[in-house]
Amino acid sequence: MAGAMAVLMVLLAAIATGAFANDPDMLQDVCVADHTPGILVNGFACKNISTISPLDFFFKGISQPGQITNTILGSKVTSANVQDIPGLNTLGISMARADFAPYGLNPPHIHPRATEMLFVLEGELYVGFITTSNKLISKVVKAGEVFVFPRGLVHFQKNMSKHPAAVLAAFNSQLPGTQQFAAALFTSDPPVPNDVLAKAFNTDQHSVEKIRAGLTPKM
Ligand SMILES: *[C@@H]1O[C@H](CO)[C@@H](O)[C@H](O)[C@H]1NC(C)=O
Ligand SMILES: CC(=O)N[C@H]1CO[C@H](CO)[C@@H](O)[C@@H]1O
Repeated sequence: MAGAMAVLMVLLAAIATGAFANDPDMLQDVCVADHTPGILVNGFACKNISTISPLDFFFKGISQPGQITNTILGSKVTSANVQDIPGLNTLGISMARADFAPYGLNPPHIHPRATEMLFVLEGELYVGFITTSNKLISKVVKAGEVFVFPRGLVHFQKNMSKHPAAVLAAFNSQLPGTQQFAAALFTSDPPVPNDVLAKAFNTDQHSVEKIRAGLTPKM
């Protein structure tokens, strides 16, 4: 009985501290992000409620396909997070749209703060994530189907068909964050030293230079 009570207390404490949530829980109806620089908190400070408007909760940026300018990757991600929609502040949720050229790739990346649920709008993609025990969980998904990428795990999406593809993604964070591995390792500022990468990839520094040269910063 005492043991069960202790377990319950631990669970309650965990819930109270938000250990089961991703983003912290909200403390008021709305806290529309004030993007004015200067006030730094975990998230964004709230606008005075007398100044908020429906536009703070609206975004049309994912209504149309994003323009694919990166011709090497052939994909474009358009975010719909708290930076685009101030009304999302403290709500623990956001979306993104990704458009794929034929054979386009959204390269291996992680979202440090969110699980992702992907809905295929159009086309057919080969998608997958890799667990911390190095198992690849992958599948071909088609229009109308969904696939889940658990929080923090490396994942990717590839259109291997000659037709364009598009997806919508939902995240349980107002700002999931994205870290692409190729960009993080090879195009950081300042750069990761060549000898670190050469040893990590069991190759020579010339090969590291070659990869670096082929990647544009902020790809
Ligand atoms: C919010 O704006 C209203 C109307 O201008 C003002 O009366 C109120 O003092 C403001 N509240 C805060 C906390 O600044
Ligand atoms: C339509 C089409 O060709 N889809 C392909 C997308 O890529 C996966 C993985 O290679 C293939 O299995 C699908 O046939």
